[in-house]
Amino acid sequence: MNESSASADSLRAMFASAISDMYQAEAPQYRAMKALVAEANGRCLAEDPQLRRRLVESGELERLDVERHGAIRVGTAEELSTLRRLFAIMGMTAVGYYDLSVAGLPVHSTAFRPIDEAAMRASPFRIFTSLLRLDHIADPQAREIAARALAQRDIFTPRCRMLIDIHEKRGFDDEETREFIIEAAKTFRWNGQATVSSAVYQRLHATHPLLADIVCFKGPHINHLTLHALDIDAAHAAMAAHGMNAKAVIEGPPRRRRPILLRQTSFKANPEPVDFIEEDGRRASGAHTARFGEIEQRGAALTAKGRALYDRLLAEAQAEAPLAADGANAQAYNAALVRRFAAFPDDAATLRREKLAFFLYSPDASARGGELASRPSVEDLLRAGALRAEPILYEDFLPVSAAGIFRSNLGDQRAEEFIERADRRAFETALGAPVLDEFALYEEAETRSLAMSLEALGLDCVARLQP
Ligand code: OOG
Ligand code: NI
Repeated sequence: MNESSASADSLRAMFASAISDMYQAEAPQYRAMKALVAEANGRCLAEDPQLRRRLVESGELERLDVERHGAIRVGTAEELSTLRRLFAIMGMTAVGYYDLSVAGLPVHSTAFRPIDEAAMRASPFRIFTSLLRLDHIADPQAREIAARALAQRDIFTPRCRMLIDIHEKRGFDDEETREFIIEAAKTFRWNGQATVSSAVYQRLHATHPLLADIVCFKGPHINHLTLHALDIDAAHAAMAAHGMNAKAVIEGPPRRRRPILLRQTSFKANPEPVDFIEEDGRRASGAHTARFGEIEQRGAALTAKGRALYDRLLAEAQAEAPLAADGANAQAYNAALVRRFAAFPDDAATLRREKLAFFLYSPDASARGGELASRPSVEDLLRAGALRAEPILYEDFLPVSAAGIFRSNLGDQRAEEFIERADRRAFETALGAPVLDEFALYEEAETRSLAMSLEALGLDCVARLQP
């Protein structure tokens, strides 16, 4: 066998590009949004030559138009664990556990994503993946119908399954690499032919719109792809100005000088034609609403302390100006958000000193050691310019934002039921592996960068004694 030279990173980049082409062909609205976002990003770059230079230097400019994530929903443990094996081939590992029962959604989720910074830079594509929790469906008959439909489908092509086995045994040759991208992408394509009758669809939809979306089709179609917006407020305004049925708000923190976590918004899904197979074998036409397009802008990864502050301020803003389901009071909501987040420090130095965000340290050996105290602390080193600290970018998701994204695209107008029933153990059992803890990943990156910097400055143990 001629072993393929394609790395996991390049497989992921090829896969992301295949998924993007497929989704643009399937969802013309998404293609239109992609063009709009590229235009809005172009305007940002033209107005801010410094930003442009930074993106050129970091190699980010070439990847600006590359999708940052997509999202899918699966129905069974077997589907989820096979996905884990499929994504592993592309260097994507399950990171984070998101309990969406807090928002009344019968799913829990993870993000399959590259772990280290270099891999993330090479190809930033992630897949937010949700697993149906049938035990959260109260109606026993709906539960049984769903379980039966799921038991009858195989979301993977036989060749895709075979290729996963082959890769686990001995890797791919070039031809298998090419084939794998095609077969893997097929798992996530849209199929307007429902596998059930219109009566079954309606029954499941009435039980929960998410249940119908997950159960009634051949596979876990991509429900959205997400692009990077350099200025998400500008891109959001451009979407609205072009009549794209944009969500009323941007989920997440308000606009700040020093961005934190993740801000995201989308255009809303439209009903699409689908065919049902009726009990008597005839076809019936209907509609299903699920697929949309999203934009995101990322900021600093917060520590557990920073995240607790974020969660509290967000909850306070929501209590002060509860966002109406149709977003009619978006202005009041945004004003409350800005008011509350005034309590969140908005400069890098305070975020670091108060341990609200994670930082990546790097040494500057050109700074003169003579000016340093004999036993310098990290603060001394930063002041002397021997050490630099940059916030680490948040690469994960936010359950409250995710719930908002889910809800505005399922035509789900019901009041939220806040019953928290996290069950990470059950999710990991279904996945067949533990999910990595995102906070631990950021903390490790911070600790490692500090240790390497101190070593490079010949100061390792000294400064560590005086953090
Ligand atoms: C996933 C929603 C979560 C995000 O950006 O927070 C998500 C879904 O609708 O299936 O993609
Ligand atoms: Ni998303």
